[in-house]
Amino acid sequence: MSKPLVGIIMGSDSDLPVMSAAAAICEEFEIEFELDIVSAHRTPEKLVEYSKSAEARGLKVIIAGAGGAAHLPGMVASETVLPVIGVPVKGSSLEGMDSLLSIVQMPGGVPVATVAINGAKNAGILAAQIIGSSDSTLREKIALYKQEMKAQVDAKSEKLKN
Ligand code: RP5
Repeated sequence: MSKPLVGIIMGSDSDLPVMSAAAAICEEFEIEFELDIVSAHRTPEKLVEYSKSAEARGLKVIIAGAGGAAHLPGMVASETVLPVIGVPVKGSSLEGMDSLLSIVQMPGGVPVATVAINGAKNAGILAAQIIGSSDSTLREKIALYKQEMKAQVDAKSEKLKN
């Protein structure tokens, strides 16, 4: 097995049902990935160590998901030059708006590419596209994925008409 290119981290194992969609996309595109729990509040030293070592360990993109006071993606972005994709995870209250606003409103100079609430699937696709920018084989797979998506919509459209 080669080294992981995508790091998928989350604030708690309770985020896994949402974040597993990002892992599924990596599997679909045959991109090596790693999964871990890294909490901004419960394991702050691990957060710093993970972020600082990510580039040297060969990661190209980090997908970070958290709910509530979701400081994980922003704090990771502050400690690495790798692109960070933030996934706001919907918790038991506030419909995930708390997570979204915690992740999206980053100060200038420290971007986090924020996807929709529970949007881990798109986080996976965006990570694939970032890695694909320097990998033509992967770009072809993404193009095929988009063609298949279009074909599915076309088929549904035809079915409605008939
Ligand atoms: C956040 O707090 C986690 O990302 C999770 O979404 C939320 C609740 O965590 P648990 O209490 O379920 O561990 O840090």
